[in-house]
Amino acid sequence: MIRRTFSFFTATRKSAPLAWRCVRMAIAGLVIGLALGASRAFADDGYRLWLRYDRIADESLRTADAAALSHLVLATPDGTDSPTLTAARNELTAGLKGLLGLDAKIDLAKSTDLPAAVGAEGYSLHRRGRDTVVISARHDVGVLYGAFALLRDVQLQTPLAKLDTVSAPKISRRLLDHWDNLDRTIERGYAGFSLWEWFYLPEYRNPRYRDYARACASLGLNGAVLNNVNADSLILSSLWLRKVAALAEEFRPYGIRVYLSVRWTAPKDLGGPQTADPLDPGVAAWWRAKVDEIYKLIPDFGGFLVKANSEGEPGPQDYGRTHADGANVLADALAPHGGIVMWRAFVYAAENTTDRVKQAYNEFMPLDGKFRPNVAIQIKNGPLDFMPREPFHPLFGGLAHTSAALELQITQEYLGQGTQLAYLAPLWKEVLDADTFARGPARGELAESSSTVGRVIDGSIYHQPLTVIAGVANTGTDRDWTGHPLAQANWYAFGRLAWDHDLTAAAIADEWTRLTYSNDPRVVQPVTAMLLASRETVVDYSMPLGLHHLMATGHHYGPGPWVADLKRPDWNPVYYHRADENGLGADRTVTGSNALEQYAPEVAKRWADLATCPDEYLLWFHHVPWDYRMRSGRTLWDELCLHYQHGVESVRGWQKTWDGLQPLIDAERFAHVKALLVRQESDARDWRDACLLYFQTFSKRPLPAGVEPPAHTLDYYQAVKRRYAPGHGDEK
Ligand code: GCW
Repeated sequence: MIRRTFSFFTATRKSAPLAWRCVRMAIAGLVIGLALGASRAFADDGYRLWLRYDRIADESLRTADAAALSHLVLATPDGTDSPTLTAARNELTAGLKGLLGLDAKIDLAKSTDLPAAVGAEGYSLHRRGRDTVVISARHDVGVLYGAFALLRDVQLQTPLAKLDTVSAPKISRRLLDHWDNLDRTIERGYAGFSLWEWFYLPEYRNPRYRDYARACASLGLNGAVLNNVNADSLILSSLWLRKVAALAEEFRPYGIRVYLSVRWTAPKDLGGPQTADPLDPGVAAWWRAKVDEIYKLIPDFGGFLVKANSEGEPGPQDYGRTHADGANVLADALAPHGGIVMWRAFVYAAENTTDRVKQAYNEFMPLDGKFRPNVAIQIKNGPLDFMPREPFHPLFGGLAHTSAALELQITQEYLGQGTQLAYLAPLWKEVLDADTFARGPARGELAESSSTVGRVIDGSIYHQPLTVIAGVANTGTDRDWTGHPLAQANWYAFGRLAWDHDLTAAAIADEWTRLTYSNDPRVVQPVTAMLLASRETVVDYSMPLGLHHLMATGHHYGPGPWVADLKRPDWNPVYYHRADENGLGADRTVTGSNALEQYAPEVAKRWADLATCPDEYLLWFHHVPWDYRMRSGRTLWDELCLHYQHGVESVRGWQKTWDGLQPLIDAERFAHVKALLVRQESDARDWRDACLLYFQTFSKRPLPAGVEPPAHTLDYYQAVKRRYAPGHGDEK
């Protein structure tokens, strides 16, 4: 057939009449056009994320699904329509048309007998008869989540025969935190500029706002903090609040509420009282009036996120008050409207000489129980700062009378930024599944290992009323949203874990790969293997065995373990790795800073003892001699070198794997990832060579067999300047 078509269009005989030749040329043009169109359709710029809805190739599956889904019932207690149900209907219509070529009949109905497990935001999906699926929920947004879940099942080619699901989120506030500045740069953003076009708001609303909200809703996310925690008071001015309200309106049908980061001195900055003392009645009144103004514009406004007395930001301590005084004045203003405060625990003070990783715990534990019920203390996963690996933060399990919210970083500040593959679900799961040995009221009934961070933050241990999980977003104006095509997996994984932290990293990687690339096992198997290995690989070639904070200054891209000249001691990598002629690592046992005392005795005991401390945390907690015998039988020095080498080799392995995928992946994303892997391999070598050359000046030992000699001298790596790296102002 193909050959015949070909010969038909190529055999243009000179003798043919002109009109006939013209007809043939026109048809040829059409066919070439169609062919190009087809190849364009095959190309994929990543914009559609995991919501691609391409036609399922397997005809029998398509037919079976179409038969089961020809009638859909969207059921809520009152059965009436709403913008959210319209969004659900539109999604189902587009999705089923795309996937199955089906024009489903969609009706609204009243829900009856909803199982209790559906909760406020969950959904139930079940079949009724042969051709009907009912999606029911307590609120319209639950139906929307159910619609996305159903479409996910269809995309994943899950047989619908026994469809009968009830699902509800374990955590009630599931947020993306955008570190977006009002000039549209993004602090630690590697995917272009901010999606929010502040200057053009509120009049012009980029259609992308809805696409953003839709993508978030497809994962069950329900909130967005729009601006950087290093906040500009301008966001609270009346003009800017109207812009915020416009975004809130765009997001509302998708169940995304807006929240704002506030600068502590906003009352002063915006012409109110000339103090920001939280105990000043004028300040409290200013906040109440401001909050009332916000709720007039945005009735479902979520609340405030605050970074105070941290890294130079102002805060209540500037007035001799505590974090609780600060949080509570905001909480009192928000409470009548149902708003909340997320008060960040990421604090450390220049004049404080205590080990930086101990400072947040020292500050917040004495305040436990002093916060209003609508305040959550938002805590980074580890006690330092989103390193490739950290032990969990001791405030999890520590705070017993205060809501503890988990803050994760989706954007890859310390894990390769926009150029490297690092699938973060394994990192997040490591934290969520870590046992804090917390002794909550329910502890008596709990089995060991059930006081995990996940269960602390979802309220199972201490039964706190407010539960929150937040991820620092990796989105931006890049066409594919996240810069690195594979970084979409991190947005996806964060959303899925925010809904259910019991999901596994592997299951999420499998889902994402199939939704975003293909259900073909020849794609799924290698891509998920790369994803799942990637975080550990980045750890290996950058900061293995519990090393941390070795990065270059400012932009934080690439190695800088030698940095020792920054004005605060705890900004310098040498403060953390403590390399000397005897060995390497920070002593946080009783002979050192004793950061271990902040953990439950069961945890502290395990990590304090070299014999039981896992290799992963070794140099986080211990200063270890270069010749110390590791579990592998190798010396610390040899083991360290081999981790760095192994990291480089893993990336090379992915390059081969990825090359093998060329016939199975669209050209655009294939080429993009291929190029980024070239960069990652080179970056991995730089990390290895720079760190090993530097540590070798202390260890004075040769590189073991199997470790490649460095390409340059230490001087060379120390002189490298990375100018205009994204996500941070330039360093000269
Ligand atoms: O990780 C550090 C970042 C800062 C960030 C800070 C924080 C928003 O380097 O850019 O500031 O953490 O979390 O407040």
